[in-house]
Amino acid sequence: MVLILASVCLISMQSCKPKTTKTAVGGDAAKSFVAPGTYDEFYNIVSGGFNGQIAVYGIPSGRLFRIVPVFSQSPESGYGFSEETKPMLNTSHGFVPWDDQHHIALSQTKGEHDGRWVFANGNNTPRLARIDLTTFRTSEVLEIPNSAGNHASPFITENSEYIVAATRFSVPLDDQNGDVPINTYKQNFKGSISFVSINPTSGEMNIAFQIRTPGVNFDLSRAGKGKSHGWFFFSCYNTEKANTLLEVNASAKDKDFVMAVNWKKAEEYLKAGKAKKQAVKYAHNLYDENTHTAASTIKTEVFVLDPADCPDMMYLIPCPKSPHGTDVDPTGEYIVASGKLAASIPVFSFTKFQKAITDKAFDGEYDGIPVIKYEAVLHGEVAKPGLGPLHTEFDEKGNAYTTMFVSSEIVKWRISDLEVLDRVPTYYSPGHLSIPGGPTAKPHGKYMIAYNKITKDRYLPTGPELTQSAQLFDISGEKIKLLLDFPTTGEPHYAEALPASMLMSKQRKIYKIEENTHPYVSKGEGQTKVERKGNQVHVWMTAIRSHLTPDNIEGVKVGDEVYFHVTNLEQDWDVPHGFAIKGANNAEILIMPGETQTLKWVADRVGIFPFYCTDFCSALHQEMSGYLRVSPVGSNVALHFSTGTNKPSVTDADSAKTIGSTSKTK
Ligand code: RUQ
Ligand code: CUA
Repeated sequence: MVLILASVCLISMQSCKPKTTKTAVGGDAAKSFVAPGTYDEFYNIVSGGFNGQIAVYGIPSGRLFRIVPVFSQSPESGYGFSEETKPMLNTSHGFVPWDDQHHIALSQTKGEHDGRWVFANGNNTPRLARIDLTTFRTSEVLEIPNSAGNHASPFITENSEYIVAATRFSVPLDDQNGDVPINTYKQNFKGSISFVSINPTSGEMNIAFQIRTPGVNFDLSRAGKGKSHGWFFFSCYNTEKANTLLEVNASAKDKDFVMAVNWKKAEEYLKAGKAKKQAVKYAHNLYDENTHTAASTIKTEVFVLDPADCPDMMYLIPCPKSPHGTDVDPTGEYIVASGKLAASIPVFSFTKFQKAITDKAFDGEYDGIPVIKYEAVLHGEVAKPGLGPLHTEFDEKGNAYTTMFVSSEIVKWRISDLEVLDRVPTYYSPGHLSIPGGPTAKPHGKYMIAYNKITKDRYLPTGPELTQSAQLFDISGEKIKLLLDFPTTGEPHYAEALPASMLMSKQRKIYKIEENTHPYVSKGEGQTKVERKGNQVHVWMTAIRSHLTPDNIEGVKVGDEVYFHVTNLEQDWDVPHGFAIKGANNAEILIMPGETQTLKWVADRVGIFPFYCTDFCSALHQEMSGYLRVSPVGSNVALHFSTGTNKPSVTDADSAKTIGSTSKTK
């Protein structure tokens, strides 16, 4: 029965309920309990999938601390809505306020987390982002040219030399006329891998070079480490180069590939002038913490290496059946590839891979790239691991943990002899998993978190859509133990966790007002003013508990564009002020202490428009408000602003105006 069920699952690639449903209810609350007023041990940085954001949780409590907007506008913070942050979402396609965020990579030094930056991929309009871990805010967004879906990304080398971006879809390149029949895929579609360098001090990203590849689909990747440092491994599927019904046509071959790229060699070829300059168009957006403003630059060239000109730079390792995750163990010796449709998990040896290259143990070529003999690089296969292996993480004791999407479980196995040691059900269908430090050379072990795609029957139902969820396991002993279920936001894909102590002490608390060089800053209430430039009205405004200055504004006319440049004068931790005005077509803005942010608002009708602080900041937060008067086009009401003086801009016609009275102003 179980076998029949299992084969039904595999054929349909649907998820099935774990067989061991008796353990469905359980958990060890004491081990995940973090007493009120005490801290979690780990920060868990979790991708948000189709919400385009990332989220920050505490482990082991599973408490959600923050959602950080990355590729999507956030009405909560005003990210992508304020004038200052809109350029962050600029691309060569214009303003793109959403993306599909799958993987994150934490910066590393000497193979260990260093707690500086999170890098994130945008899978839809190919982009990379950098989030600063002192502010938990997005500092940079870089578009990737010659790419059509940035899935195998960001993934990082052991000293944060590079993150990568390999295209999910192969397409005609950006400088070609892409107006070709789709069924000319085989001759016209090409893949591309970008190596994006990271400035060691500022973290700034820069496309160092790209590699032109055969027209396959790239899925995931990992950098080598330790002995395999200098190499990068990418899983590819659709080596059939099918362009329709991929479900069938991209699963025809018995084996696809793991593409191994020697990036140190690529650097040499780049230096030797082997790269060709190609005209492209992509946006590079950077946020400046002194001007509190982002700038977007369109860049126009990229350096491309063609494998045909660069012998020895890349090799293909055959890998059974549509590989998904390709993960490198903490020593850097073993590369684990998970064939979604395979019945075993192949584990490759880097030492054998090197020897196979020396011995030229090749099995022909694929588009001019040598294919290594499968047996020559194979360390071994994990036999009968489960159904639908996707991703693998590692502990500090030489064990690997692989998620099984179809059979809804995580399987623990030993790398040295490939023996399966334990398996636990997950509820249900895990995608990625995360072990603190798991992708580094020094895993912390202790906990494992599974990110599940389906939660039927685990939570209170909420209509047609149910929450995605995470499950926390204790992996400190021989047997894996379930500790906690917790719902997650968006659709989590990959996540990483790092010790709380790495980040806690270096959190930025305020922005110093004296360092604020925003062109519209008011460094005190005395600097506030309102000025007109044509139909633009600029308001220099300040916020401090518990009033806005100015709080009475008159002389705005229908059709005017009003820019509220609000400076938060507070110099105290955790005292943001918000700003909103009736009828705004964007969102509120949330201004951190010492920061200036701008809300654009268009006066569309005559009347009185209240504005107010949106963040409950003091006992008199509700009093933190004001009024803006809009007069008709051509009105002679002069521009006027005040706070506390109660002196509006009065014209004679104005003075005795009372709504509803029959005007007797003789
Ligand atoms: S993945 S589908 Cu990381 Cu398994 Cu995107
Ligand atoms: Cu400021 Cu409420």
